[in-house]
Amino acid sequence: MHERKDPYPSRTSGKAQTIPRQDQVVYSRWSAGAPLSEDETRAFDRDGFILLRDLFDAGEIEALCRDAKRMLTASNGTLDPDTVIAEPDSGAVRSVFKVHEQSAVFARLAADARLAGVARFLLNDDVYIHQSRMNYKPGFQGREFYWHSDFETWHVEDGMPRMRALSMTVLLTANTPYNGPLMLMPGSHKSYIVCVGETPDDHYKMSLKKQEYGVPDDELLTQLAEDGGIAAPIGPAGTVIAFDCNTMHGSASNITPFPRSNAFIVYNALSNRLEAPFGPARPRPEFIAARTSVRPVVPVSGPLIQSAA
Ligand code: 6CS
Ligand code: FE
Repeated sequence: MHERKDPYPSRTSGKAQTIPRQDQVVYSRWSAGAPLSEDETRAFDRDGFILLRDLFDAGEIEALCRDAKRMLTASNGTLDPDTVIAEPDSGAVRSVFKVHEQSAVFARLAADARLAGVARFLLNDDVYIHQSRMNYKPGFQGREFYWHSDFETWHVEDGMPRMRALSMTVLLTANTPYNGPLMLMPGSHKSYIVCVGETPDDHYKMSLKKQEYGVPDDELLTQLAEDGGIAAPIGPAGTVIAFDCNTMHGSASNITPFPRSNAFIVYNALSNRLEAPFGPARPRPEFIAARTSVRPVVPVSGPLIQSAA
C-alpha cells in the first residue's frame, strides 16, 4: 500500500520533540475591507489568538445563555445522549457537543458573520463547522482541561491534514482569574509539539473527561511558556477569543462557586476536510469531528435573535 506522508507525525515514537509549523497562520492578505483591523490580524498571526470584545449585545448574550442552560438541564431524550460528556468524578455535565445541531440559537451563532466572516477571512476559504460544543466548567466540580494543541488531536485522531482551522470561544459567563479561564501560550502555534505514546481505542471516551494521551512533555511546555509566556484573557459574558488550531492552551479546575461556561465553534477550511486519521484506524464519531456533514457556512448578518419590540 502507498505510504501516506505525514507532515505532523505524533504519538508514533518514544520521542517528544518540536517540529516547526509548516503552514500559514493568516491565509488572507489584509486589506481595508477585512473584518479585522490590521493590528488584530497581525496579533492573531503573532500570538495565535485575539480577543474580540463587545461583538454581541445583552439580548443576544442572554438568548445564548438561556439555551446553554436548557441544554445543561435537558431531560433525557432531548439531546443526543452521546454528545453529553460528564465530569470525571462528580458526573456533572462537563460538555455538550454538536450544539449547532441541537439548538437553533447556536446554529445561528455558528453562522453569524461576526464569527464565520472572521474565520473565512483568516483561513481564506469557505469554512465548515468541524466541531461545536459547550464547556460548562461548573462551580466546585468543573475539572481542568490539561495543556494541549487541538490540532495534534484533530490530526492524529480525526485526520485533519493541515493547520487551517480555528476556534471561536464565546464566553457565556464571566471568565475571571479565579474560575478556570482559558489559558493560552502566545506564539506556541508556530511549533508543533510531537507527543509520545499511542492512542488507545475509543480514546475520546476518556480524553473528553480527562486527557492522558496526546499530552505534551513538561520540558517542551516549559520552553514554550518561557518563550511566549502564558495569557489568561478575562472578560464578561459575550467576549470572544479566536485562536488558531495549534495554539497551546488549557484551563485549571474551577473550585469557585461560579461556573465558567464557554461555547466553542471550530471552523475548518473546506479545502482541509478530514481524511483517514493519521493515528488510530477508526475515526472518531461525527459529533466530535464532522466528516460527512460538511456544509460551507453562509455567513448571516444582523442580530442573532429577532427583538421582541
Ligand atoms: O478532542 C477534542 O477534539 C477536544 N478536546 C479538547 C481538550 N479540546 C478541543 C476539542 O474539543
Ligand atoms: Fe482544546
